[in-house]
Amino acid sequence: MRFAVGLAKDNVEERLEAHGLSRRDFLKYCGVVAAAMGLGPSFAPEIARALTTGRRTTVVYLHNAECTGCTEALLRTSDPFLDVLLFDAISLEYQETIMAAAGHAAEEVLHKAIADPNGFVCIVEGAIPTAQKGIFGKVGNRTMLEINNEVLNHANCKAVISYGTCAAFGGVQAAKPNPTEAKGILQVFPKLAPKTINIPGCPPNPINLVGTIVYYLQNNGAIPKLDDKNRPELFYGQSVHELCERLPHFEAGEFAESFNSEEARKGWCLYNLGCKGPMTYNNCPKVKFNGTSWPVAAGHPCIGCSEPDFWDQMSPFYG
Ligand code: FSX
Ligand code: SF4
Ligand code: F3S
Repeated sequence: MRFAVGLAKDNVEERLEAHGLSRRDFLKYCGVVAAAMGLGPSFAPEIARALTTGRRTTVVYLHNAECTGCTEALLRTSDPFLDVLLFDAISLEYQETIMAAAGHAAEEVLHKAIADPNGFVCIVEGAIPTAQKGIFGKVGNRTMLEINNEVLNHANCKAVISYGTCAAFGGVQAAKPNPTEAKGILQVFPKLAPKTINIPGCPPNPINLVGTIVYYLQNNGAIPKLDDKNRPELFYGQSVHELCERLPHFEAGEFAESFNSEEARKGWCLYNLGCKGPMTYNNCPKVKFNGTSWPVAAGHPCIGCSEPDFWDQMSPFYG
């Protein structure tokens, strides 16, 4: 895989073709994004336009304390060439996991990107350790606290996308007893709220990230309508329970009492086994991971991974 840094061609379609992605495949993918955004298939060409026209927005992607599952979810997606598409529709200048540059050269890339007079969008993954002035998390000998403060509060930073529950709410890093005092982006920098979009999930579904970027590109840098936890209503407006294919069993009072039971195999509701779907807002049943499955479909209760403090608040995970 390669990514967009230094690509000469400006025509995204040509670049996609160079990766063996036909317009037909591309439109099919745009249809998936449209569906996640609650739009019909007829909106696919509009999504395609948002991703293929205009100047590529400069994006920097920061890593804090986390497991890198968010990046993995993005890169391992089976949707046709999502990684290539995403990196070609935007200009991803800095991403520590996949960039070739290291050391001072990498820092130079970051500083050049944030100096872009047209502004940049910052995608952040992971929580920020704040105890003892942030010494528990460092990159390039600077604390994550310092780096995030510089990048996110920069005048050129147009929007912050907190990708994953750790960046959005602290996640597993912030679970009790939280010795590093890890916190989500908005807990550390509450003033960023007007320009911050939370895309939680551990890991989050990459389609929700792509859909958010599409919305941003389509609406000249406007951010989608958010709920009281800064999550786009487009993707987090309904509970997992409301969208769950096992809901008719819940309503009929048909509950599996053990994982190794005929009822569990028949697809009965997992509420008595600990399912937190009724308290969790996310579109997993609708969008699925890689378009194929999601926890409850695989026979596992939802553990509430897109909610604040899920590790402490939603446990025990099994009923
Ligand atoms: Fe991991 Fe991302 Fe969970 Fe967190 O994910 S999948 S621990 S949300 O920051 O890498
Ligand atoms: Fe709700 Fe979970 Fe039962 Fe699905 S399995 S209907 S999300 S309680
Ligand atoms: Fe997470 Fe529940 Fe979806 S555990 S992946 S929000 S089904």
